[in-house]
Amino acid sequence: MLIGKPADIRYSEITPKATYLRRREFLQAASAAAVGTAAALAPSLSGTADAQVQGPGVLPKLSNVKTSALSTTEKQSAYSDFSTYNNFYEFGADKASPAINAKRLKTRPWKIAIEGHVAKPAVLDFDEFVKPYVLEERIYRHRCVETWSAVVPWIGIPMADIVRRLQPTSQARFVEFVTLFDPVQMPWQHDAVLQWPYIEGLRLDEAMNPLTILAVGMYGEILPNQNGAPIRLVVPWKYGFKGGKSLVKIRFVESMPRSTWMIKEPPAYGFYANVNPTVDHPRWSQTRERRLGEFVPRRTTMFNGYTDQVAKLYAGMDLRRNY
Ligand SMILES: Nc1nc2c(c(=O)[nH]1)N[C@H]1C(S)=C(S)[C@@H](COP(=O)(O)O)O[C@H]1N2
Ligand SMILES: [Mo]
Repeated sequence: MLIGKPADIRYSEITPKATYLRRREFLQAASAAAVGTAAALAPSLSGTADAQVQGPGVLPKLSNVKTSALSTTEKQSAYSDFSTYNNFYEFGADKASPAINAKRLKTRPWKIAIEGHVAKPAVLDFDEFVKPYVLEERIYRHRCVETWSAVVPWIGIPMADIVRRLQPTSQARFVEFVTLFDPVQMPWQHDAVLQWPYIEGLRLDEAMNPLTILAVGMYGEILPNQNGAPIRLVVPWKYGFKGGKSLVKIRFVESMPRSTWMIKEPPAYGFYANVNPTVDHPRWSQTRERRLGEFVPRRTTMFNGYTDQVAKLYAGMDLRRNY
């Protein structure tokens, strides 16, 4: 390992030539795609630039991002941890693989289909889809059912704004979020570990709760591919698996969608998936969690600490049966 490499040694000299060339190609492609995103997003933002986030400087920065009273002031997880410890089964089943394998994902051009019980079904280009909205920073707790957690400064669009604009009809009671199916780019989709594409769903009122966002960035920058570029769902009072990555379709439907993890193992993964320290997963007690970068576990809190904002959604429901 090279420690403290002198500034005058060029990257190409310390890396085998073939690797270097491949990496250079990737970096060029990645930055071209990324710059396209930033440029496309920038003119559409009408919010006040009151969030001065210090990004890690890896990807293009998002500007004109509003801050939010819904953000936590808890210590944020390190970008280097949160962008290298991922669940994204389309790119491998272990935590380190997505950061390596998702590099090949092409996030431009990217289409988003709006389907089902909605005023105007449409297929929109990603940049066209996000254009009407003001981006907000939402610093949220993030809790995986595997009992690791993080604090993440997401940047996104309130889902309620999107729903209002898309005008679902009175028949729409649930929203289904469908993610990309493309085994050429996502080689693990050849593997039947999960049913592809990865699908998640929310009740319409859950989708419209002020906490629910579609994220297009984190840590002041556009999303890295492994965290769900170009756009992913974030529902902070639910286990992380509800947050489908790399979305291509939003469907307004009448009945409860059957999501990927419900199909995989019904007793372990329910539709609601609300963070609940009193209801255990068959293999993981949910009493405690460990934050990325920390060693001492902490107690998990009901609805991941968002009880004030979401408890009313479940008034009168048995959360043991509706897990
Ligand atoms: N398409 C897709 N979305 C997904 C997953 C996945 O495997 N594929 N994993 C889920 C799980 S289990 C979690 S915990 C979160 C992890 O998001 P992160 O890697 O950004 O922390 O993404 C969710 N969204
Ligand atoms: Mo997860």
